[in-house]
Amino acid sequence: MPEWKSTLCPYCGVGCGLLVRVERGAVTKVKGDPDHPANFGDICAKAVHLPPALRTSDRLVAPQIRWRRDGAHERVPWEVALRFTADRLRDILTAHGPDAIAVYASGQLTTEEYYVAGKLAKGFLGTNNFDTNSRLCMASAAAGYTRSLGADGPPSSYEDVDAAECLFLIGTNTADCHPIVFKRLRRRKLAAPDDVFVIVADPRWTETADLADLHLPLRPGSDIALLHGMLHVLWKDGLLDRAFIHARTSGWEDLERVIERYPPERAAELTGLSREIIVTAALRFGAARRALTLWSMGINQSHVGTDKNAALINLHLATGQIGRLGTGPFSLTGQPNAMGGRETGGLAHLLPGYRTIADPEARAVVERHWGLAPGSIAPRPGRSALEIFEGLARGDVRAVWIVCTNPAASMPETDLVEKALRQADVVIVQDAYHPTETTRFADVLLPAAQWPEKDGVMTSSERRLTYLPKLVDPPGEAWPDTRIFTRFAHEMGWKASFPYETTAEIFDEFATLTAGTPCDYSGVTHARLRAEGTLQWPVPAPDHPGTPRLYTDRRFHTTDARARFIAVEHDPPVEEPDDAYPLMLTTGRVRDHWHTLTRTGKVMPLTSRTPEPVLEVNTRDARRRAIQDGDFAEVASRRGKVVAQCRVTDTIREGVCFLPFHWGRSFGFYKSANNLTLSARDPLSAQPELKVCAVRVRRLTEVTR
Ligand SMILES: Nc1nc2c(c(=O)[nH]1)N[C@H]1C(S)=C(S)[C@@H](COP(=O)(O)OP(=O)(O)OC[C@H]3O[C@@H](n4cnc5c(=O)[nH]c(N)nc54)[C@H](O)[C@@H]3O)O[C@H]1N2
Ligand SMILES: Nc1nc2c(c(=O)[nH]1)N[C@H]1C(S)=C(S)[C@@H](COP(=O)(O)OP(=O)(O)OC[C@H]3O[C@@H](n4cnc5c(=O)[nH]c(N)nc54)[C@H](O)[C@@H]3O)O[C@H]1N2
Ligand code: SF4
Ligand SMILES: [Mo]
Repeated sequence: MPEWKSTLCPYCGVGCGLLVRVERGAVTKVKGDPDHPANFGDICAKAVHLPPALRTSDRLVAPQIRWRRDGAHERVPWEVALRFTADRLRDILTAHGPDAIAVYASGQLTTEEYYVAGKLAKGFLGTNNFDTNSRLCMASAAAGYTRSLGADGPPSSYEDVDAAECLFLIGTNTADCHPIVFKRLRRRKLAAPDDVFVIVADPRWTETADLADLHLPLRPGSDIALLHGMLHVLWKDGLLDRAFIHARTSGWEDLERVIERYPPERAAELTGLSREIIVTAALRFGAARRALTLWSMGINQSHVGTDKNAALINLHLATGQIGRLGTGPFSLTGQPNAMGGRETGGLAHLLPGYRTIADPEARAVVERHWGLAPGSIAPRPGRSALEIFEGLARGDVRAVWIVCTNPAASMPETDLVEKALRQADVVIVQDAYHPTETTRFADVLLPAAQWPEKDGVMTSSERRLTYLPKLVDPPGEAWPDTRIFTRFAHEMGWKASFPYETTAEIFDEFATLTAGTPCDYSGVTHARLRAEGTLQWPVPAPDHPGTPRLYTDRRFHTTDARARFIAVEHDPPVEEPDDAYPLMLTTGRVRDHWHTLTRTGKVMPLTSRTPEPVLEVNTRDARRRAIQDGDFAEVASRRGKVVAQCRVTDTIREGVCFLPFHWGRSFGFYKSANNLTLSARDPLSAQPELKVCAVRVRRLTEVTR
């Protein structure tokens, strides 16, 4: 009898529990786990269709080396691949120093993988150039929480959805991207249609907007103006929580002076919305006893992403909508373990346990934990994702080790990324599949085991830790990522510091290091998660039951325990439309695909529903260009071109068009949205502005019909 084993979904940050059927060593069926508190048995299409994505003919099953740049990849034994990697990195260390090496990893790694990789880079290779694709994803939310509340970490839980009276969804297409959270939102709305008010702020009328009582089709990039406009209305109407502001926050006076300058008329001008709709949104938010805001990339992927997060948190602080059931500024995590990445210090300025590299005391604690001499961890933060690739292109960085991410498809400005990879002295790529847009550039290919061929822990959006058991063997000679890092460390002569035989040992080493930090889960072990099920951090002791909600005592992680208002200003997108490039392009996701298609792109039911990238164009913009629904168009930005079929529609704001980014150049050079995007970024979070660039669109054929 085949057994159903419980685990976590490897796709999005909702973190649904799955039941997986294994037959003859392979995953044959996947369904929702009724006992998992994130989804109670629900499941979305991507997860249902996992089985055919796992064992495809393009799985990377053996290490390979390309001895010469113009040569082919050749299969080699693991020992050779690891020795080659170690030799090359040692040469670069000697010749150019540790800052010439960079590791670029991913929010899809397990917590243990993240932790070992970070320890290897920051502690032992001596480079803080360890960054991840979370830089393209959650960096602004992490920076935003830290600046306003004193520490990263979403304060809310999914159960807050069931209690909220106002649900404010801004810059999130929850229906397509966090489908099981969306189901919960829908259930809440349908159960109490008169008591629950749903606001959706998105330049597009998405599936998510279908649920909205109020849809705010704002101009891309204008969220701060909208949020300030709403706060202005509440301020004028005396709907603020003055007691909370007085007792639990700082910085209100400075913010007040800014808010004063954002009456709804001005907000309307900046956002392209009507004054009335902004006032209505404000009053609905302000009247709710419990208001919950959910957001993701429409907020984060901006050159003012951290400020957008601040404006949003300001609104919650000013109305006291935090630290209670049904409330909170709740950022939805994209990847399944982007949260775990933040906890383990998986960004170039962080150390494990929400510590920062700039903090000498934090460095000392971590050095002791890793058995390193004082001063071993370099005091300067390393390069962020884009800076790694810019460094490679310029020759300041010589080697890059890319793990579980596909930057040649997912980074802005693909030309720049490809140039960087060609320019590098050595490119190591550790992936489950080959070829991908990135593995093509590898000098060394390291075959990784993927879900569920290895075990580990991941943290979801609501700070919930789930243990993922190993359910099947990896194909060929693929190894779990932890094993690859550990064996590489041995090759470098650091065996005593990387003695791990099991992932449970790695987890314990990391969990101990979180003691006393905001993300303290020193009370968690693999054994406990296996026996008791999932836990929400903080979990500071072995008998601690976990924490559904942060800040219930209204004490924040700042030095004076007060949350901070941040007086931010609206700032238009870096590249505004002009005569040459008159439209705004925004990019994002579709329901049926996951990122760069290495898995969903191989599943017939998904690809047949969504075979190609489609450009959404507003009816009026299309008419001006004689474009009809179904026509092919050329989309050009200052950086490149795309050709796509058009969907002419009123569901997108006039002046804006949308293109999904899933298709990299290997599907056709002119299909890749990141031919067009720009690498301008937020000065605080270093997150790129993937949501706005200027483009021109013209019909491909010149014949008029
Ligand atoms: N099906 C599917 N689900 C996924 C993923 C996937 O690849 N496929 N990826 C996962 C990951 S890693 C992530 S990060 C999340 C992302 O989840 P989302 O953030 O929901 O997805 P996106 O499509 O990137 O962008 C969301 C919306 O932002 C809107 N938007 C664009 N510009 C602006 C703006 O300036 N302001 C506002 N308010 N809105 C704007 C877009 O129109 C879009 O509808 O999804 C996760 N879930
Ligand atoms: N234009 C535009 N670009 C974007 C975005 C956007 O909205 N617009 N969104 C950005 C965001 S939010 C994100 S998160 C990124 C995502 O971008 P990427 O991280 O580049 O996308 P994935 O396709 O998920 O890449 C994961 C890679 O890891 C491999 N893999 C899977 N499992 C394992 C494993 O267990 N171990 C190893 N070693 N490898 C494995 C997969 O085969 C795949 O090659 O894209 C960003 N890029
Ligand atoms: S909503 Fe996300 S976590 Fe849940 S089944 Fe779908 S992809 Fe997996
Ligand atoms: Mo993401």
